[in-house]
Amino acid sequence: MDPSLPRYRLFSWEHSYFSGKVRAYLRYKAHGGALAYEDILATPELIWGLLVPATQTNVVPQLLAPGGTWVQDSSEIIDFCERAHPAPPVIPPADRAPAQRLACHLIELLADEWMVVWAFFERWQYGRDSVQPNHTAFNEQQWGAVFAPGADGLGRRRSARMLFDGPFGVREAFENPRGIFAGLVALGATERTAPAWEGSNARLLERLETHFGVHDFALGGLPSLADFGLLGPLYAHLYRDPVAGFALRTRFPLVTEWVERTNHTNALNARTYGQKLYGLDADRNLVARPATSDGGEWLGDDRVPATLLPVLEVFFAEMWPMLQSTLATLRAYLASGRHQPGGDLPGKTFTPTPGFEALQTGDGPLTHEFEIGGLRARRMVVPYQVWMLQRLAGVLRECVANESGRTQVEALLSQLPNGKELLRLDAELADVRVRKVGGRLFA
Ligand SMILES: N[C@@H](CCC(=O)N[C@@H](CS)C(=O)NCC(=O)O)C(=O)O
Repeated sequence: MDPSLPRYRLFSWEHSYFSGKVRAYLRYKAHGGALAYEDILATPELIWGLLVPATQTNVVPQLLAPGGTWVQDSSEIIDFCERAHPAPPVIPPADRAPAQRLACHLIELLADEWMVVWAFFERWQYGRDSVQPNHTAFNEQQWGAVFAPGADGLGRRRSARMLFDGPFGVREAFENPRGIFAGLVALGATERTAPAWEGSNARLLERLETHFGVHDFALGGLPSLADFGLLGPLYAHLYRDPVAGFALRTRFPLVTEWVERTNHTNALNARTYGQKLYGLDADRNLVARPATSDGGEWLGDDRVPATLLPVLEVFFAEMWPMLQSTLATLRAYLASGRHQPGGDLPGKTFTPTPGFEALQTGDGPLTHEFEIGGLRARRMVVPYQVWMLQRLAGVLRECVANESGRTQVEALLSQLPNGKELLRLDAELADVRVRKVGGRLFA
């Protein structure tokens, strides 16, 4: 490791959704010579002794920058590092590639906050003793690795099992949802809606399989924010967890290969960034060329690959109505006088936030109806998604700042059913703003 490079510390878990996104990103930046980082297993001792005092949240990943700044949240980590170390870039520039830039952010949001539901469900549904196929033993292994890293193997598994039977509520599952299963119910993922979520996930994977049959990454021959975002659901849950991983490998082999390529490990066959593919010249000398598609570059001229459009369509067809309803529900709640102005809002993605359960469960004021695969169901409002939409609104403003940018963006959005509704994002965000400080959200 070059000692002159800025050295970051990433606190993460191998089996964590958002850690997979950030780790692959940092690996890419380190490969490009921008920075160095150490990946540190975020044990409970470190979470409660270091992370929570710094950011007021126990979630991973969190990043400690060389100057001592803590950055919590996968998107903030990427934004922070892109500002500090612009090369190699992972987000196309607003002035030259506004459509590609916007596409990256839309896919990141879809991957972070919509694909999370099915990925979360698969991990825990197949971690119930009564359900076949079953990966309970593996789940014990991967959680025990974090929660009792100093114990021997069986001790690690036992400690995870205690967690599962205790606060995670795995044994009672949907009969008496608490812990993880309360989270699934709050996200609108129940045994009734599961087939619809499964259908949505399969449709997305089919579209990605088609795309990765043509291009090695979302935008061509190099990874971008869209790839790192998609790796959230796809690495730790859908590739690494055994039941989902079997389905991914057998039904979506090209997506599987893309996971290895983007994660940049065990990727010789998958071909990855920085890799050369060799042939021979007439004298049998090795001749190198970039190993990935599209000459090892993003597509030129701000082109968004045609095969990526069906993936973006899923954002507008499924997630966008839920986001609009999130804004309306949060706006109504803030206007109701029930919320202390400037006070805390729930901050978590996977489960209701402790202290906010009465608001975020049942028919509470921070719950709303949504639709998946033709089924109506109820879910919690996740105010973090409003913060993501504010960030997206900033990106959109940069992208349409001049005439040619607006033309490019409108051309992209007009190819997507309901796509042009995004141009009203600033108006949708009126009277509903959230502020993020460390891991806490405020109205
Ligand atoms: N928006 C955050 C989400 C982080 C998150 O929810 N992390 C999960 C693991 S992937 C976690 O730590 N969950 C534990 C909890 O919510 O208590 C990000 O993008 O980093």
